[in-house]
Amino acid sequence: MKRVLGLIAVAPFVLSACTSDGEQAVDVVPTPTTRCLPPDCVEIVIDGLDYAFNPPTITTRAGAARVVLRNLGQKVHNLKVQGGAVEARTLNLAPGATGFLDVTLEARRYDIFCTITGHAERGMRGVLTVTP
Ligand SMILES: [Cu+2]
Repeated sequence: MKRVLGLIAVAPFVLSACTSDGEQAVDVVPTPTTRCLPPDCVEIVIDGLDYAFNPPTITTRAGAARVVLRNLGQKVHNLKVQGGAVEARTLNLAPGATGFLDVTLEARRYDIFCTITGHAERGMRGVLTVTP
């Protein structure tokens, strides 16, 4: 006789990440549901350090872009792109985490910076220059 097993419901939820960083909670970063592939999309990889972006200045062309931020620091960081119609930022990334931001860039200059209090002032800022 076949034993009928009860289904064990395993909810695919993720526990909110606890943070040892007192100043800013981290976010759970979802996996991108779309791919960023050339020539339709340019991927821009930036490392976040305590307290700098590497590279701090980037030049790319107009169009769809995915900004990938790798947090290589010991603190929580994010990256905001601001300029023209664009004002968007990554989630707050735990140390070691990688986040992304999909944006449509026009030919102009954008400021990039970490929005966590004091980080831009300490050096987490840069410039994204977009050419036609
Ligand atoms: Cu930061």
